[in-house]
Amino acid sequence: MAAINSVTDLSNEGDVAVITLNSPPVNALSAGVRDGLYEGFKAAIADDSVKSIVLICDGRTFIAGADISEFGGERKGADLPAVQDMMENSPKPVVAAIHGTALGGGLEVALVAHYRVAVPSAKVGLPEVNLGLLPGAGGTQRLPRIVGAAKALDMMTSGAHVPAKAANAMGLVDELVEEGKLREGAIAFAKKVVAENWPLKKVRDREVAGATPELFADFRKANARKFRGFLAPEYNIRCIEASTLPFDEGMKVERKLFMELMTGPQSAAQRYVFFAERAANKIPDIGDDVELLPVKSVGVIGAGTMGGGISMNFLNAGIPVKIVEMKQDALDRGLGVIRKNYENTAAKGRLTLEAVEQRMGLLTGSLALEDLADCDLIIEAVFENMDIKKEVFGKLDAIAKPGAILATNTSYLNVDEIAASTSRPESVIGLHFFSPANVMRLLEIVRGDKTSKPVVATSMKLAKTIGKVGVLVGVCNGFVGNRMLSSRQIQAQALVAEGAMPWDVDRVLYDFGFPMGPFAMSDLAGLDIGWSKEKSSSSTIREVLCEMDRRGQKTGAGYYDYDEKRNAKPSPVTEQIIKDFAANSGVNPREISDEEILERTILPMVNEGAKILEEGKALRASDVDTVWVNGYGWPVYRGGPMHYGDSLGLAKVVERLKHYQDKHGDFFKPSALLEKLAAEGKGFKDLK
Ligand code: T1G
Repeated sequence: MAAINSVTDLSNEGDVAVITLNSPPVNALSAGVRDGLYEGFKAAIADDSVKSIVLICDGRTFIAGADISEFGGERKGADLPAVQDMMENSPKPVVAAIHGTALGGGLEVALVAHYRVAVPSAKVGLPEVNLGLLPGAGGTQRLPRIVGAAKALDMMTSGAHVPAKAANAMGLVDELVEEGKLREGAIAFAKKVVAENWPLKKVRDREVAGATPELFADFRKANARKFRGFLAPEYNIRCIEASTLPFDEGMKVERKLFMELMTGPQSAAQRYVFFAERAANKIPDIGDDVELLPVKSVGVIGAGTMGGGISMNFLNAGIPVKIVEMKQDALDRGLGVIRKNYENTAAKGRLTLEAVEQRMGLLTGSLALEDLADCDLIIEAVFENMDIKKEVFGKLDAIAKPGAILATNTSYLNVDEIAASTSRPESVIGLHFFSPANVMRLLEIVRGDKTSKPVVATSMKLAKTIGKVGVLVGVCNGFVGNRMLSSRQIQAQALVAEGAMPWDVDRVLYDFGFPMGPFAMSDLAGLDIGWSKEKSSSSTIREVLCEMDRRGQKTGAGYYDYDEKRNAKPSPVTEQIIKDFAANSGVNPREISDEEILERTILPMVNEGAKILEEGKALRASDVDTVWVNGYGWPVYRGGPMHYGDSLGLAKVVERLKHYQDKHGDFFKPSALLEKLAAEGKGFKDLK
């Protein structure tokens, strides 16, 4: 065994040279790894005793891609294309041995090997699109040559990780080898290739199947809404179209489009979000040595929409759930909804019927809180009322076993106050799921004053276990997400009161990249949440709409009018209500520009985010962005509110806030932190 460098070893097993990478955490193609590959292949090819070469990785995975942390920095180390050329032109068969996730540049390295073997648990993919990029090391030209244009379109624009068995069926992997015996299997395969004199096939020499103009036209049309606002999907499609050209010409297209994306703001934002989501796991005062508590059984109180969705997260992770309701019919309904959700997923082919039964087998229902006595974690998802929550936690305090984690799913109530209704505030935490709870990736983890470190650490780890992006937030009204949302809502309402129409505000925010605007969102959720007929006094546009039974999509009308397919269109009824309100309040409606709508809805969010940081209710600006990208549909290619503020320049943000403060009062008063950073010519990214 010869060490080529600190991350690369070269050993000979008989006449098979084995190049082993070991560069934690994911064997990313750092400068050292590229150097090691270059020197390793050079030595193996030059060694006459070597008849074939295996490339394999130690640790958790085969190469998981280029080293994203190197992007934008100074270019160092061997050029990846040079490494790939050496592999592809090797006179000796090169076999890539894949385990874990061969992704991006990792798969692109494997694609220049003559053969690929993998263990069944391995997955392969080209997920660059999720970073606002495209495969920049020949993947856009080689993948279609193996799997055809249609499958390449799906893989590259979704970034999907394809399991080894499917990859084998697609010809991406030549052979599956026994789980846990990758090294032996790959060496045996390499010997077989030599013994049977298999050809040194190069992917670049193959033709692309199915690359018809209709395929691309249909694909673009079918995905227009999903790709709206993004550059990378379209650029990936263009590269696949170019794969019908001679290989080297297609590579020129790939290079040109890759560099355009790499140097553009969208990829910078999406790479920022990639690291932001991972940084959120790091809690400064909680090290890896903090004891994690067991979570082998979960109790959920409330089988409504939230309770059911929350339960599904744990069932999906194989954790048994006991769900408690007050009445049998509510319990039965809740359990039925969970089953129905799984059956719908199975009907779409995304879950087997066996898996449905397996999940449902982990679910039990009960009418007695006492049945949660042995649960490691109990999450209440009852009505959003402090008295009710206090009552529930008082009961749980008497029922739950010592050491159980008691979590509230409240979306804004004071977790410390809830904790004070128990004798174990150190065990109380907020786990704020977002509806639909089994779909939305964000989990706001609300740390109370007395919440213990093991409970915080366990909750952060649990987020990852159930496939959520956990962000630790502090106790304040609305925590991080809803607190900033209310800033946006206040301005959306104010703009309508001054002359904008709801559909103007929605259009501006939709065009900014949100999936829908605040008024369309209200119609979807229902205008009557928290509204009561008895107390309604026609004091707001929303109240008047509810009083007219225009409660949103569910009644066929709200701010918008809806046809039978729930297609929305601006409503003259709503327009008249708004005009009457303006007349009654003596306001002269005025034309309001799109720019003003955007600034008045977005900049107060940036300002509120700065206040949250000042108050220590979020650990870092990128946590605030992680909340908004994963919980509220902030377009990932704009990085999040704080990243967006930085992209405008905080001096500009402060100047515009002051402009609106002069016109509309102290709601727009810039926070001290914002003023400070702006005065220092800094951004949120400079905060440590
Ligand atoms: N570069 C640098 N660091 C990376 C990395 C990468 N590609 N992938 C992961 N990490 C770090 C991550 O920041 C974290 O660090 C640790 O590894 C564990 O990650 C030329 C241009 C591989 C499926 O997009 O999808 O190749 O927080 O927490 O949940 O065409 O990481 O511990 O300090 O996510 O088990 C293409 C990105 C790059 C794959 C593992 N490749 N990575 O998931 O662990 S662009 C990707 C992932 C490219 C070429 C183009 C996941 C994972 P820390 P983790 P995980």
